[in-house]
Amino acid sequence: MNIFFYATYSNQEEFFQTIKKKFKHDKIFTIKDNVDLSKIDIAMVWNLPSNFLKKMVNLKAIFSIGAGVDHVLKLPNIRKVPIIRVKDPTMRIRMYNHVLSQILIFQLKLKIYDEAQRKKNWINERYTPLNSELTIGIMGFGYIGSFVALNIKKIGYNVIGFKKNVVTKNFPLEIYDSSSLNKFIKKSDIIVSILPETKKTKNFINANFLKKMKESSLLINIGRGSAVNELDLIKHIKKNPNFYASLDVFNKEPLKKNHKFWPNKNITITPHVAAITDHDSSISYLYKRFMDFKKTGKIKSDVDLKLGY
Ligand code: OXD
Repeated sequence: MNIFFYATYSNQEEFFQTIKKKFKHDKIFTIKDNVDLSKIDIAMVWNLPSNFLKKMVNLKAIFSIGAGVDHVLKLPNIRKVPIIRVKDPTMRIRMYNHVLSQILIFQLKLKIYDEAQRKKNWINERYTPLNSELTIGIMGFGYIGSFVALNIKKIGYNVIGFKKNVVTKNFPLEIYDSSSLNKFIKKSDIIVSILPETKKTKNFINANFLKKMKESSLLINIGRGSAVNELDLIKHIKKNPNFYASLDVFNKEPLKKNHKFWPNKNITITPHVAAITDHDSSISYLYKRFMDFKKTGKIKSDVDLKLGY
């Protein structure tokens, strides 16, 4: 098959070499090849520019080189071809590690001691809750969210979940839906957003949402930046000195130098690195899906175009 590879990763050459090695029985093209795009069967992409898809008239599937597919769904001329996303076990382990690290920093008040250290202040000890005294609310129950939730529960935290419409059946956690969102927010000591980017999740975490959160609380966002109204968040933090945010994703990335988040001591910024896309394991996953397709001629989309994720 003819595969078109395009990615904006800083280590895209590594991805390209891994793809070439794995898909050695197929032809891999890049933008440099000036290939006739009507001959392309598979687009393997991250942030494909908008004018390419239109010309791929014989495309059979789009493989997203990452967990999110919003970069694909944004493209004009999105064909009704199956969209495959990376479901890489190493990615969800990394996400779990990241979330746990941010919970612990908040729980153990490490930001307060860090700030004191910078001022050479030997401050008094403070009460730190045990895992069993904290309720972690997780929003977004896909491949990553469900893994994070279950593993956080395993180490003694109370964990509850929020899913907009469908209440997941037989899931070993209390799950709230849109009709019980207020309860979910009020019960949570820490809220973790792993929401995808869709029309419905845009600005979901806004002033109204934030004011229902506990005064001393932490918001972790590792889903998509568009779920948070950034202006509302900064205003909320200014009014609530014990409210913290740990943000890995933003409305616009990279975050502009003059963004108000940078200097705020209650905000932790990580540059969309909560889980790196490991080129070896993610390409191995896509290769497996590709080989199944080659064998059976069938491939099931991971994306519901109506839901938008
Ligand atoms: C993502 C990713 O979807 O990094 O954000 O894979």
